Amino acid sequence: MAGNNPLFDLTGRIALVTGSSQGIGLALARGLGQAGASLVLNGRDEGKLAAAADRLRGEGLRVSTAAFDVTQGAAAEQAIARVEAEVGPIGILVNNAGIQRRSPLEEMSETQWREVIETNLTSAFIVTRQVAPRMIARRAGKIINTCSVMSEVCRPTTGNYAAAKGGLKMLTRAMATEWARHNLQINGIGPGYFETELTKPLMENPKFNDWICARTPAGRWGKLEELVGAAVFLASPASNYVNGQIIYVDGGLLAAI
Ligand code: GCO
Repeated sequence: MAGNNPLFDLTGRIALVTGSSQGIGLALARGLGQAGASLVLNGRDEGKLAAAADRLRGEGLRVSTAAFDVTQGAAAEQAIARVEAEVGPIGILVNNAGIQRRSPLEEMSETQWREVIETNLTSAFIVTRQVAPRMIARRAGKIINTCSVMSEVCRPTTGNYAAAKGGLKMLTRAMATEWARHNLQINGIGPGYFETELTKPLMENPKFNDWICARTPAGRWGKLEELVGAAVFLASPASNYVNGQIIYVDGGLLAAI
């Protein structure tokens, strides 16, 4: 619990986190649960999702699961209707689902491009268009989009990922522009370099590891639990007048040339 300060208390709220069977999504879900929220985990692999849910339940958290492909509109429509009927009103939506398909642009296949754009950007539109009308009707809702330092900068072989995350930054602002008047707050979190399944090959590459530690003013990779504070803030009453903002949790990377 966040020191029992009502500003950061999520008790009684239901949080759906997409792509939360591992990595950043699982860490954010755990943090929102520890701040009092009831969790709905999402992923495509039902086995991985069930294992993640069991882990969090073992930590004393309230957890349901919703296995669906966030890139498919019909699946999202069915899943969100079921969650709202069986679990309750979604008060917090974290659009976190994301993949990496690294390739130099000139060698990138159409599939590599489309898969990343669909999963990392379009999915936020697909899922949110099912959740937002319900939040608007209730005149309350928190939406957090997992952006990236690659919403601002890029490195070779990540053109598809950076385009998606740059688009997600602007979709965050578009959602805020249209829905703030309905008392919805829509913001983003922009992680720097954290060890996840997506970045493990990079962290295990000594040359890349040395480069990132030199490029990041904090001189190290982030720890997944270091993303939780920004998520709890953006999911809580503490951020009721914050809209369209991306909070970069990057060890100072974007501050430095
Ligand atoms: C890469 C990494 C990055 C990180 C993260 C940084 O290939 O450089 O995968 O894209 O995943 O997005 O915020």
